[in-house]
Amino acid sequence: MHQLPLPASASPPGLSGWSLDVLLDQPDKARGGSLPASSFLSGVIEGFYGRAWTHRQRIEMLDWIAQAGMNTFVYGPKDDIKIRARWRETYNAAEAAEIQELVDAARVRKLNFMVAIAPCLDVVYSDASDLEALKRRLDQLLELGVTHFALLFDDIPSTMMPADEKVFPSFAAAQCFFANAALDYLASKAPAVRMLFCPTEYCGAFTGRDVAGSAYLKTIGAELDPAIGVFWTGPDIVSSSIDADGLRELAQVIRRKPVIWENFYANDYDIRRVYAGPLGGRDTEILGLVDGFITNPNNEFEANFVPVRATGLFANGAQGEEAAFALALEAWQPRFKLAFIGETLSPKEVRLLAELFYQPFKCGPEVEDLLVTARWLLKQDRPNVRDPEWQAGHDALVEFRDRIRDLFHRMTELENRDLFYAFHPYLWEAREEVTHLVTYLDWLAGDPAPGAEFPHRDRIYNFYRQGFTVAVQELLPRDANGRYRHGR
Ligand code: GDL
Repeated sequence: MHQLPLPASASPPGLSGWSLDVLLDQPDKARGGSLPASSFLSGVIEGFYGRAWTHRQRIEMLDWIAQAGMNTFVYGPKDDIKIRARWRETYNAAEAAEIQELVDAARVRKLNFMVAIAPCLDVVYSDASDLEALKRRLDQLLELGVTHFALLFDDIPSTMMPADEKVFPSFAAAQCFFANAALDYLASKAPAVRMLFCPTEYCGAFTGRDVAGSAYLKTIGAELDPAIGVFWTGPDIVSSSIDADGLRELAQVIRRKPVIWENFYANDYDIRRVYAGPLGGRDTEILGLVDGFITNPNNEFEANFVPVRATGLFANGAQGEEAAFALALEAWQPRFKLAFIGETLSPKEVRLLAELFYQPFKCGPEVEDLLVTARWLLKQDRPNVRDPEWQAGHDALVEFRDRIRDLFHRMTELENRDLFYAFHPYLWEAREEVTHLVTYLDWLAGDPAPGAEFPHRDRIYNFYRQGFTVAVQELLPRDANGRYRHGR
């Protein structure tokens, strides 16, 4: 095992300007009495598919991470060509200059700056020239001052190239050999380095829901250098909850505490989603069972303010989803300044936005209530418009529609255009759909003849979400929960 002294930068840089203390219930206990443990990594991984953030946004993300009391940024966008597809290529001068700036900016903020390399698509583990290519990449990054590295082997089939099959007993053994060689090399060159490894089986679902029985993870546990941290996303890629028992079981198999790669706020897998709500389904009890908690959030940079704050609060042991949400919203509001007018959106407006685009498994509480009302209203075959309950429900929906419409208008005038564009397509759809819903209810209230066609003129039928993808989705026998069953 390598004794790798860690850089002094690993502890949270302090939580200025907002009251973490109020939420921290016995913070020292949150991680088994050692908060902040100097080796505990907390922060953000730019680890999604699709358009990567800009250099300017990455620098700002470093501020957000520091202000949220976290200590790490992982640079690893999947579609940065030199991270994955062309991992053997070194950075050119302009790219290297940007990395250098990020290294410096992270150092000033006392953050760890970690760079990912994902050789998994086409590496031949037994080919010495591939190991040399990796070393060239590591050399360049070391020269730029990078001390934290991640090797990613996610989202690939668990099969080996024929050349590797002759040399390694298993796919996992091949990856361990490669990662251990990389760590040996780094340790021979630099006094203080840290390395994380993303396994191919990085969640319970990928082990066939049998973590303890996974031959792949057992090999990782036995053969991966104990100094290398292992990423884990929980029971699923996007886990509705991550519980302590599951983490204990995993730690036994991989023989170390995992580092959570948190996909709660990731939205690269569905173009209709964006998340700005609190973190849910995780109890601070799990912090003592992991070596880090790193969130891979929305592609839209500006949508990530609340996710980063909420993650920071959680990673520092703060209890209470709603309390963390309220704090994060308060800190977010100043970003909603209107151009020319100078005022900002009201706290109520900012909360409405975040409640509409809340969490992967539910909307915000007020929005969920409105959905219950809407379902009830739609269930009435022949609505009794004189019934006070019907009227109250209808009025609530009308008011809700108006608030969403007004929010949309006000957002068009935001000084921060990226913030507006981050939410624009989502808010547009929300406004269209809720407007349509109210118009439809009003039509029902007029007691149309059975079978009559809704004569709404403003909306073009099948206006959006058409084309190949929708056609394919419609072919599949999907139920209301999105599960598939035998078609017949
Ligand atoms: C994944 C990818 C990640 C992606 C996320 C959400 C991991 C380890 N890898 O499978 O890059 O953003 O799901 O789609 O999570």
